[in-house]
Amino acid sequence: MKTFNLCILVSLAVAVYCVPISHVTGQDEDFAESYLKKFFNLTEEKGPTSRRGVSAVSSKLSEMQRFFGLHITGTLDADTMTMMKKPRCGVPDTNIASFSTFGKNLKWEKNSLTYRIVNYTPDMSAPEVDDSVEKALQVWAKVTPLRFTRIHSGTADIMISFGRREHGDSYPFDGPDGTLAHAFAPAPGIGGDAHFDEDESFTFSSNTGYVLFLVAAHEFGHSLGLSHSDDPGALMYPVYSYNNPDTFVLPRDDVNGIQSLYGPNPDTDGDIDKPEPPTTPDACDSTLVLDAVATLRGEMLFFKDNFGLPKRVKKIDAALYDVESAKTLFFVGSSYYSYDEAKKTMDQGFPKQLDQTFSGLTGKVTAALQVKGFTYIYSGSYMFEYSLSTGRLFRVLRNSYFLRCSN
Ligand SMILES: [Ca+2]
Ligand SMILES: [Ca+2]
Ligand SMILES: [Zn+2]
Ligand SMILES: [Zn+2]
Repeated sequence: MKTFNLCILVSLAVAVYCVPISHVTGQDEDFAESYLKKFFNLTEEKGPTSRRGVSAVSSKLSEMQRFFGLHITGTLDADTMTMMKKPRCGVPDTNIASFSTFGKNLKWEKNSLTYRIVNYTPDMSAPEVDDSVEKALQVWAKVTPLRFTRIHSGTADIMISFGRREHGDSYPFDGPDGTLAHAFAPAPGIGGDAHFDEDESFTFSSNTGYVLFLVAAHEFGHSLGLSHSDDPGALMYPVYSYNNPDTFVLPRDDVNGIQSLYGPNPDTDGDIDKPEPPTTPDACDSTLVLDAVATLRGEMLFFKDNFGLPKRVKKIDAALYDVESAKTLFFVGSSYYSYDEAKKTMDQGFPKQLDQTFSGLTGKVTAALQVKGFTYIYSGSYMFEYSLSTGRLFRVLRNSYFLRCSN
């Protein structure tokens, strides 16, 4: 049994967080072993007396840690355990590249595919399920020559169903959370089919519960021949994260993946009006790290001179200079203040609640920065990506992504 004490120095003088992380128990070891068997092809060793060597588990742990950008220790540490407990897709993580496919031969040899919704979840209305599925298929149709036609009886290429536990293939679901869904690579029969775990609570667009559109769009990536990507901003990343379905644009990594199999959409190729697919910022981009430090330095200066923040504000959690509006935002607990750099005064009407401006953001902010016009706000174990001018939430990424280069 080991105890881990993870201390993250968030900024120069603002705050030091020490989070004691619980012990790794025997139960955790069993959980980890079944996780590695399911997703990283850890095999049971044959023979009556032999036990699987420690080295086999350790090398699979290293493989898993590399895939998720964790610190590679080959041991079951707290970060690794936390990652294993996140809700995710049931398809194994067999690659360690950015986008990847099941192989050039595992693709549909036709561009016109059929789909059928075999049954419905009681979590949502039938029109909501229909709409989520239709929109999830269109995510892929928009960037390829693939076209989808719905049928209501008989066998479609992509059969879509909800089921719990043992549901007719040899991959039983696992109850609430854990595995959310799985899908099969292109092939006749069960190939292309997508199954959703009925023990989850699926939603149309809310960030409580799992957005069916997002889960389905990911699964259809498998149905069309993509396997998992290690790009944490990619739709084909194996771990679920919330994205606003209304503003969702298929990330660049996934576009590259699917187009490597099917080519671009002949109808919109060369169309300059289409939105540019988002690219995950490079975690090791040094300007990004410098920006964060510059922001924090600014905050310290501000704090020393105490420009008109209420006396009860003892500590600022994070600060952000917004280039476009020339305002500096100060995050304090669940609210924020705005300072006009040109007028050198605090703006009226503040503090405002965080989620008045930053939808979905309710917890304390630990850091904030801007990269290429996007605003990134860190809170808890997530990083929220916004457009500050429109107030739109684009993506929620795991913030551990940006810690990759720091260790
Ligand atoms: Ca099929
Ligand atoms: Ca589940
Ligand atoms: Zn998947
Ligand atoms: Zn299944």
